[in-house]
Amino acid sequence: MNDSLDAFSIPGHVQPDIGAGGLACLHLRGQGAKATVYLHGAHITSFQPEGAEPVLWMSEHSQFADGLPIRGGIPICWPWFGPHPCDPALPAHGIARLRAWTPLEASVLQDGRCRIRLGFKPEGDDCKAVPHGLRLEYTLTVGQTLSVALDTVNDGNAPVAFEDALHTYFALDDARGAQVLGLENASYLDKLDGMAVKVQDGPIGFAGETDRVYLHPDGETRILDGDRHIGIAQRGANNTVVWNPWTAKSKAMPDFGDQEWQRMCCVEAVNCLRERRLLLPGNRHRTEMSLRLLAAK
Ligand code: TA6
Repeated sequence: MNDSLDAFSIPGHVQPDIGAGGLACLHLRGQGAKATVYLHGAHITSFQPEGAEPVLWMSEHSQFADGLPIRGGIPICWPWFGPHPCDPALPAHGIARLRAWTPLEASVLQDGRCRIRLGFKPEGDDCKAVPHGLRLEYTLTVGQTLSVALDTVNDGNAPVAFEDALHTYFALDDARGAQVLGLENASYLDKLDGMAVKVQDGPIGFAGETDRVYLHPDGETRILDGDRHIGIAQRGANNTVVWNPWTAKSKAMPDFGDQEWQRMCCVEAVNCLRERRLLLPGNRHRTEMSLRLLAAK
């Protein structure tokens, strides 16, 4: 283990390790739950309350390598969401999930929750794709609730527009029987129907590929998956994205098993498209998501 990461070790709460693909990670334990975060992409790959199934889904085919995204958990999309608006050669969902982040702080709160802060500042060629002066700080707090807060900081001298997403993959028994509640009557863009504007009629169920950008500033959603309920709260996000790739798209992704769509859905806290954020010099914007198991098997 490299010395720099060992400096963040806290017995019983923060355990540095070398994980998949030889990438450095931290195993965290706080207030009756555990989690793992990789420095690569500041990517949380697991969150599991004691005595319960994992809340986050991970593909068995995920790659773990510099320059490639990890498939599952909580990818951070920044400073653009989806394809780059101008340059198709740039990676989908931005660069933050492709790079190693710097651990900044590890602590245990008085209530026993474990907190880690990491930072990311674009370097080299990445500076050509990221507006000058933008950097990230990420705070994750592990307890019965997993809370993640992504801060975009504008150290530059000009206003900057950016998109971001906490692109969270949730583990399901069976997507075909799951529902997402809390977006009833919200308008959304249907990415599978030419971005047509539609209104959500009742709970969201999955009966095919689903890819929707809901206009849903701050608020709560719930995933019902059999007798398991997951509560999700978001703040600082104008949109909620709901995604399931279903069969054809799953087959088309090399890091996604052909049948794995049955065991997951994404509910994402996002600022994108016309709801992207504008950040004045010297300011910061926080996009937050917290998730909690409300009822376990
Ligand atoms: O959030 C949904 C989405 O934008 C889908 O359109 C799909 O592209 C998904 O993200 C995964 O993107 P990725 O680049 O991680 O394969």
